[in-house]
Amino acid sequence: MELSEVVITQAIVDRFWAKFKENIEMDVAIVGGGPAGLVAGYFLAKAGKKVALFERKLSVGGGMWGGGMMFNEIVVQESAVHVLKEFGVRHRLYQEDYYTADSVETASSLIAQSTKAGLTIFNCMTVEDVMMRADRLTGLVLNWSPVEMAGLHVDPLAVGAEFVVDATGHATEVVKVVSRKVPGKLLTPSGKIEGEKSMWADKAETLTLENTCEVFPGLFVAGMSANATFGGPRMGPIFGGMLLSGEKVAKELLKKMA
Ligand code: 48H
Repeated sequence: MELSEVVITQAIVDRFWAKFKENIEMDVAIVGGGPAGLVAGYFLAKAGKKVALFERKLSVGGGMWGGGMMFNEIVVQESAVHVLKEFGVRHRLYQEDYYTADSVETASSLIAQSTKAGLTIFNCMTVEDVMMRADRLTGLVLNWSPVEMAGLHVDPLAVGAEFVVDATGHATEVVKVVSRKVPGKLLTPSGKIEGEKSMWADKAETLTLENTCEVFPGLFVAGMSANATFGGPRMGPIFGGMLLSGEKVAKELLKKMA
């Protein structure tokens, strides 16, 4: 049978439309497809929640692909090795408490396992704003990333979510929007974004986990964004904190939604 370009187009449009329509309202909307967002999405989807992840870039995986300074290996400490095992990522002991994994295998495994668990990923979409009501966030405002990049004046669309996770990494983009445009204060010591501090790996890894929490009614922070929001330091190319933060935010959300 001769392949038809028209059917190929119909198939893509029909399938994408169904996927997007299915996620116009969801339990959890995750912003950012780095390690923290992907791990969060995996555990939420595995628990049966309707969860979608919105990523600005064409490729998902965030800052993990390049390891440290493009040496494509990452370091993960003992306490987070169970997450690598959960995703089937091969890893090797380097010395006591320091494991290494190939960054490309890790990023691609997080993507593959999270989507297979039921996480829906929308790439090339930028979250430019949030939807708010008097007492909480109620969803996200989206646009195509090329629209943002070209500076076109095109109005966005909105999707509803019971909870939003800011997993946008160093940029802390959703929290920045909330701090700037939504009445009320963040649940940080100053009520504002505290700002990321310089490198201190050991402290940063502990704080990433502590800082993973609800920072505004309806909005959780995870990964590097949690540290930047609460004034924690950066940690360099050790990724245990990101993996554990994704796992923690999923657990906290599941408790809230129980
Ligand atoms: C849609 C957006 C938007 C937006 C941003 O940076 P990430 O990998 O984030 P984490 O927290 O999962 O991992 C942090 C880690 O990669 C890292 O940078 C470390 C450990 N640094 C240590 C150090 O010392 O430097 O992923 C965030 C993702 C990216 O893919 C962005 O493109 C995406 O979020 N994103 N997506 N709408 N408004 N803003």
